[in-house]
Formats: sequence, structure tokens, C-alpha cells
Amino acid sequence: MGLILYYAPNMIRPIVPLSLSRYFKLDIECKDISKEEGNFSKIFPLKLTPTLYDETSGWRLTEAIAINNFLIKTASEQPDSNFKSDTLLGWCIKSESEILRWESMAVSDFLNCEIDVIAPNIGLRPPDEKKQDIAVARLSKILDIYETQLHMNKGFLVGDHVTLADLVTASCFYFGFKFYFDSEWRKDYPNIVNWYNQTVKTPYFNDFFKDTKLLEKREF
Ligand SMILES: N[C@@H](CCC(=O)N[C@@H](CS)C(=O)NCC(=O)O)C(=O)O
Repeated sequence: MGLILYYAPNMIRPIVPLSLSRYFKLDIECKDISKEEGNFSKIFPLKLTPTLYDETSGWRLTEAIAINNFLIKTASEQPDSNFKSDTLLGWCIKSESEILRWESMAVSDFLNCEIDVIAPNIGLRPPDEKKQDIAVARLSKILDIYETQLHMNKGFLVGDHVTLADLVTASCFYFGFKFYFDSEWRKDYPNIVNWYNQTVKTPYFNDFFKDTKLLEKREF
């Protein structure tokens, strides 16, 4: 009886929690809800992942941002751990706040918009031309924000090394790089492309990003 991290393998927001849990070898059971739902929907009626559940106390945690925070702090508190949580979570009020800012933007505005653009084209949602046009225009504005930030801040979203802001944002870009950000698209976003390639190669993602081959031509 202990902590359970619920995830679904094709979903984006669980990528970082799952990767952190494995990278830091945390004493947490990772349960794939697509294989065995068990009590998941009784405990979490919205049926969203990632979620954390403590079988012993009944304590539960939802929201990827909160779960990432919990896992990183837990990793730094493990006996004999040399890892300092501020490396990923921020080392001063400004860096902490900026990391939260980028995490939030990635799992909400960016990811939702990216899904609105891509999902109808790969059969995950019914087509809706008007909604699609709005989403494409919005996505372009959001991408410009990332491209500018990564240019200005020399390859990292916050500070001078990889933080949780980069990990969460790169995991949200995964969907785009799989279906949409092809070689033509990549010409316009050199800073995003370099940053993505670097971030997915960091040891935190060893388990997830084994195949980092980029899309040549999108199918829509
Ligand atoms: N606000 C939640 C949203 C969680 C969420 O929407 N998770 C998606 C996976 S990325 C999900 O479980 N979707 C299942 C579904 O839509 O059926 C968070 O940030 O963690």
C-alpha cells in the first residue's frame, strides 16, 4: 500500500510525472489506466491523468503542475539524495514564478491550442473549419512567444539550465513534433527546434524520448 501515479500512455500531461518518477526511482507505483482501470474512476471521477493517490491515507492530488512539484520535492527529500529541488523548481522568487508561468502556459493555452489544430486532422475530433482557423492563428502567436523567449534567453525558458519549465513545455511540444511541426515548419522556428532537441535528450526523459526522429512532412 503506497503512492500510485495514474497515467495513460498516449496522453501528454502525464509524460513529465512519469519520467520524473522513473528518473528519480521514486517509490511510487505507476498505473496505466488503459490496461487496468481498477478504482481510478471512482477516486477521480473526471478521469483525467496524471493523478496521484495515496492508498494508505486516501490523499489525492490532481493537476500536472502540482504533481510535478510534489515528485521533485519528494526526490530531493529521499535519503542520500544529492538532488536539490531548486535546480528544477527555481532558485529565487522570480525563477520559481517564471517556471510556474511557463508550465501553466504549456499545459493550458499551448497544449489546448495545439490539440485544437491537430486533433481534427488525425481523426481525434470532428472537423470544424472555423474553430481550426482560429486555433491556427492563436498557435502561431503562442509559438512566436516561445521562439522569442528561447532566442532572448539563449536556449532555456528560465535561467541558464534545464528547469521544469523546459521539461513540461517540451513534453507538450511532443504532440506537435509528432504530427505537425515538419521540416518546412521547422525552418521558421530554429530556437524552438534546437531547444526541443536538447531538452528531450536530457536524462530526465531517457525513458520516454527514445526515438527523437523528427517528422519530415505532415499529412494535412
Ligand atoms: N487540468 C489538468 C488536466 C488533465 C488532463 O486534461 N489530462 C488529459 C491528458 S493530457 C486527460 O486525462 N484526458 C483524458 C480525456 O480527455 O479523456 C492538469 O493540468 O493536469
